[in-house]
Formats: sequence, structure tokens, C-alpha cells
Amino acid sequence: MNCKLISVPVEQGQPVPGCALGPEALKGAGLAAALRDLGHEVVDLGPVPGPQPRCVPDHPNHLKFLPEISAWIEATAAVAYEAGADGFPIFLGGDHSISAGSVSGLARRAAEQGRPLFVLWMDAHSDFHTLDTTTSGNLHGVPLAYLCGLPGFENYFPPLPAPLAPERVCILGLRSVDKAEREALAGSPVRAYDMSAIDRKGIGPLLESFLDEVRAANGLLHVSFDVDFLDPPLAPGVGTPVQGGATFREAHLAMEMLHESGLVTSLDVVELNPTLDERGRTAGLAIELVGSLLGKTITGRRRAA
Ligand code: EXY
Ligand code: MN
Ligand code: MN
Ligand code: MN
Repeated sequence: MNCKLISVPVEQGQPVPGCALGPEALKGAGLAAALRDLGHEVVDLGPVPGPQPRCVPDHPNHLKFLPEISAWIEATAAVAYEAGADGFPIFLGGDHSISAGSVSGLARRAAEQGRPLFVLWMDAHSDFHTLDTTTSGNLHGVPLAYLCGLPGFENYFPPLPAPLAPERVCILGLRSVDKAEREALAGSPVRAYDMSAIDRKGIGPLLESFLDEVRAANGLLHVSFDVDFLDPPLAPGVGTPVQGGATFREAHLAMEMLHESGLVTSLDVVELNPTLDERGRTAGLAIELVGSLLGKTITGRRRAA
């Protein structure tokens, strides 16, 4: 496949400096070489052109960096719309607010292609706050609510050309969900599988049931991989770690199954903070997992879907 690397060096959506170095850390740790070793072409489209902050009215919550994040969403959505026309776009964050842009642009492209877009949100967090429910004001906690068309983003974030159908969204790995997010999720068809569900049923069966729906709908599948999905001892290089995350094998099994499904058409890798990493091992594990998503197997033999 033609993998298109798109860097989105944004960290204003969260409070810990360093996340904007994520794209270069992933590329410097050998992402392109790992993909080429699997037989993929790789083109580095460079960073999304840094936008001018958008003029937005002051928000009563005094949200941190609203104008800048809003501008990055708009700029990233424009790049994603073009990149989504062919090949395999890989958006490198940067905090998870970038996915408000990547998924928005990809959803617009999918709508034009007449294909339903499904999203697998691999994350310790649901990122399901609105601008009115967030208490931290950190905008990496709202992208999925925005993409699913929840109210309160008008005037502050760019209008969504094609909101996601919440029944086509699956969150996997949850273990930090705020009260307002629980309430919003309770009233939403979004599938939210927390770590307790993964412990009980296994990540394989949960993912398989979602993939069956993507396949039945002839859908496109975007994977939004927040590195804090992983258990912190495995992946210390993240700004909002939460204990009790996915194991090394749970994460690889998910990626191997996603590859075998043949359904995945785009990817985000977000929330890597190299200044918090330990000898680059979080970046290294993220690259290994992207490799499994793009065809690397233990025996080197490909499995049928
Ligand atoms: N729910 C908390 C907040 O809104 O601040 C934590 C959000 C963390 C979001 C990270 C990207 O996944
Ligand atoms: Mn996230
Ligand atoms: Mn997270
Ligand atoms: Mn393949």
C-alpha cells in the first residue's frame, strides 16, 4: 500500500509539553523503514501547514487554546480530505485533538465516495466531552464528541461536513470516563468497551463483532490509536497514563486482526510524548503495533482474512 505520513505537531489540546514532538519521534524511531520492510511504499507529506488561529468567540469555560486547536482542526481536515482519496493516510500526533481534523476530512471524503465510515477509537479515555461539559478545558478530551455531532461546538470548531454515525463508532480500552462522558455515552449508540469488558470477553471477540458490522456495511475503517490505550508500564511516554491498560499481546492481537480483516483504510497515532518516554521504548512499541496493523506477522506468513 502507499502509506502517506502526515505530521500534526499539536500539543495545545493537553497540558504536558512535548507531545508536539511525537511525529518526529515516530519518524526518527524508524516508522518509514518498518513500513518499507513490509513492502509498502511510504511518502512523507510533512507537517500540516501551521494555521493562523481562528477568531472564535470567548467560551464561558475559558477553554485552553480554543482558537489554535480550531485552526489546526480546519487545516488537518483539509489535508485529510485530499489524502483520503487514495492510499493509506497515517496521521502522526500530536495530542488527540488532531483526530477532530483527520476524521472530519476522511468522513467528508467517504461520504463523497458513498461509503460508510466506521471508527475504532483505541483509548483509555472516551474523549466524549463537549465544550460545555469539560472540566479540564483540555481539548484532547472532546474530539469524539465533536465528530459524533454532539451539541455545543458550533461557532467554536469548524462545521462538520459529515458527522460520524455513532453506531459506527467503537471505543476500545476505556478506563477513565468522566461523569458527563458516562451520561453522554449512556444516551449514545457508540459501542464503548472498557477494560472490564476486555477482561471478561477478550479483545478478540469484541473486535470481531465490530469488524463483522464494518464488513456487512461495505464500510471504510479508520483506526484512531491513542498510545495511552496501552498499559503505562509498557508505554510510559504519554501525557495522561491510566493504570490497567491493554497488554502487549492484546494490542498486537487487535492490530493483527485489523490487518487480517482488510478493512482498515486510515490511521491516527496520537498522544506519544517523547519527553516522557524511556529510551524511546514507547515510540518503538507504537511502531511495532503499526507494523502489525500493516501486515507484520510472527511467523512471516500472511493469514487469510
Ligand atoms: N477526560 C479528561 C479530560 O477531559 O480532561 C481526560 C482526557 C484525556 C484525553 C486523552 C487523549 O485521550
Ligand atoms: Mn484520546
Ligand atoms: Mn487517551
Ligand atoms: Mn495487507
